[in-house]
Amino acid sequence: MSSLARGVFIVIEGLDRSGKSTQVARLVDRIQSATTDASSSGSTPRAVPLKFPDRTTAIGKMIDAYLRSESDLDDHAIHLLFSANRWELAPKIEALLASGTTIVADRYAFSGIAFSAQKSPHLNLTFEWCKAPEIGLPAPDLTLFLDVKPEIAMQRGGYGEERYEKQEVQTRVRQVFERIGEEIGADRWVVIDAGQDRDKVGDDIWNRVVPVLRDTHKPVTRLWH
Ligand code: NYM
Ligand code: MG
Repeated sequence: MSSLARGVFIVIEGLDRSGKSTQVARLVDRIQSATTDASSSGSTPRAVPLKFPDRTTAIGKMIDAYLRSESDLDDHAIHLLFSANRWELAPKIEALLASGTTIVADRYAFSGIAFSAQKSPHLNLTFEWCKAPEIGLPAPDLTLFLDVKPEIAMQRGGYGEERYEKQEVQTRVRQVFERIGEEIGADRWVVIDAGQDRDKVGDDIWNRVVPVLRDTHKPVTRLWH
């Protein structure tokens, strides 16, 4: 690997309990071991996980309170906080990629749009309005959408603890994700059958990621530019 090669920006998206966190950890490990060879510099990590929302920042703490229903916020305001939580980490994303570190993010702008726009039957959060604050963020090179039926996801442990973890909400979220996937296009948005066992899901993800890891010579683009 050339020392000039940038890192690759990979995002894993999906409904709640679609297995994202497990697969993010596995993918980071797999990239890490695949790139640990004579050319990698000592202990420098070649892949790191990120998670959105990042609940550790000041903005993230407000988001966390909202998700745990400890606070109520106007739907537009919480939408903009989720987006601001990405913008506050955008310089870090750019710096990591520039330094040659690959990023595997658990959710990103697409969750931001899907979870807010699903509210539009009741409110005035149109798809375009929800998308606007995400325009210009660093664009993932590849997004893997872990597709699982809401009725399967809700049988998994821990379901229903937080806001949005209801079958009818998740069904609408999935529809918005489908629209986003069509907009992003098949070269950067891949649907993975997440109803399969974990190892098979991991292998399907890996097969799609390998070619993208080699493709590090084009510049990082920006969402919807
Ligand atoms: N969520 C996540 C949003 O509503 N907007 C966003 O921009 C992001 C990143 O927060 N139900 C929702 C999706 C989830 C919830 O995510 C928390 P997680 O991965 O369960 O911590
Ligand atoms: Mg959750």
